[in-house]
Amino acid sequence: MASYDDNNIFARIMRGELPSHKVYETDKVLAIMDLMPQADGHILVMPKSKARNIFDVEPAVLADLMKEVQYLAKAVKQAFNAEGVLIQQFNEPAAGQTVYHLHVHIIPRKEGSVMNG
Ligand code: DGP
Repeated sequence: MASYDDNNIFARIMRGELPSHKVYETDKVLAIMDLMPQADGHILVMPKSKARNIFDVEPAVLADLMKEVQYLAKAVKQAFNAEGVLIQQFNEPAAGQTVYHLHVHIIPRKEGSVMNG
């Protein structure tokens, strides 16, 4: 597995070098709107500490991240009047990861609605 790249897009967003639409932030995590949303309200949640993906993240960091994912899934469900919420997370190119800083997708869903892209 490749090592962590300090110049990945999300690292640059967190350093303030690239713009983003932030929706939630603590000392440990950041949540932003996805640039290519699969549905209205699609957000990405990431730890502020360096981790490429599930394979190198510290378990304690992952635990903090997933607590926030749960909190934000409820908030997104309510804010977008969704019936359900899809949680997605990709690890390594073979599994579809394209940005190499660990992140979790939260995507509001409605019965019968079509995903973008
Ligand atoms: P994946 O690594 O497969 O989870 O895909 C990365 C996701 O990040 C994809 O849904 C598009 C999104 N994305 C890519 N570049 C940017 C960016 O510069 N800003 C934001 N907000 N999202 C991005």
